[in-house]
Amino acid sequence: MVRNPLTPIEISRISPRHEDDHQTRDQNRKAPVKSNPVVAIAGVTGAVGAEFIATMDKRAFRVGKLKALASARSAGKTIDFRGQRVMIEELNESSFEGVDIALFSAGGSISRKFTPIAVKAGAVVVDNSSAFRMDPNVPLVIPEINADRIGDHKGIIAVPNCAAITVLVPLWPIHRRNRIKRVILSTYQAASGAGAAAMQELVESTRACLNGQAFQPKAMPHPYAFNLFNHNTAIDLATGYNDEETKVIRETRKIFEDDSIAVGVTCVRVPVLRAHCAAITFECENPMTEDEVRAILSDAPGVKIVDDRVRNYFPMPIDASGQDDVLVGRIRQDLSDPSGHSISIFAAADQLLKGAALNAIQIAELLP
Ligand code: 2RA
Repeated sequence: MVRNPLTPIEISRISPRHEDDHQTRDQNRKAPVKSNPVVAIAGVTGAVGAEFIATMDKRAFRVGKLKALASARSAGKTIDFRGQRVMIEELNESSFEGVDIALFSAGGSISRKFTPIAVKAGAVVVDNSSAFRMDPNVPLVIPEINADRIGDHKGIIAVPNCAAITVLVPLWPIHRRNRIKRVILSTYQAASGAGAAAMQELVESTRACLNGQAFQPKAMPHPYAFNLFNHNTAIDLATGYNDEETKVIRETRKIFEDDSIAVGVTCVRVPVLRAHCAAITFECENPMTEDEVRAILSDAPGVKIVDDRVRNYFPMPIDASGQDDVLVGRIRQDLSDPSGHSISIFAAADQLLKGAALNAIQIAELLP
């Protein structure tokens, strides 16, 4: 059977780091969100915007009223939400009056401009962009790891980088048992991480290529069909790292609350539609066997083990697409470390779901 990588499927389990630690930490935290909140989606016509709608539906997320916000270009069009037609409104300064929860996925500059306006109007913002992730006043949350940080918010909660989410969901339960000192990883990142236009470019350029036609890349900096390239963020000329890699390093330290964890990372864009993969090797403080890792991960929230050596069946983007869980396999001792402290794994996760919309809705579900 050919699986359609554009269709969502399943629902995940959530178990926060400190399950009973959702109380107030801070006098500045916002008032509790209403039980039938007015929810705004900024960027409703984007690839993540569509998954916000699907994920809210699938998880029966309580919505009193939905405000669908997008650029002037889409204003006046409609989207379907729970059997109703919702008119798309232009995102502007007055969009957030009466809004309780605002889900942002419209890029960093839109978030920087409109998030403070939404917070001032009384909304709690769950932001998918990188605009506020490293702000010390903004919790950076993967609910399976640090749901307890949600209560610290002062109006904004950030969703981490999708490559970081793919890597950190399986690493966290291991780190808790046997501290990870160092991680070396390479990502294989799908088109969806660069937006709906990049997904379309992958399809169209592949079709053109198969038809022997020329294709001029627009959304991507290089030919995408039958190719892969360095992640399409800016390279720091001094260090040689691209922005995506820097995000993964910094966000790992913030989420794990461990500034000393060493992270080496290479981020690559691959011709896959919507699921990111990562090859990860980590070194623990104490010896670790592959059986111990398998046992820890078999019980880890948000993780599904796909590790069949006999059938040569391991995590693939096509299987991760539409899944809530991060798929993990290729669990094996790293033979380059004879001390027995290092393990290699391979992970795959739906960039639009766990890497973006699902993680945001999980946060919104846990808002105090
Ligand atoms: C990417 N991390 O895949 C981005 C998406 N937020 O490029």
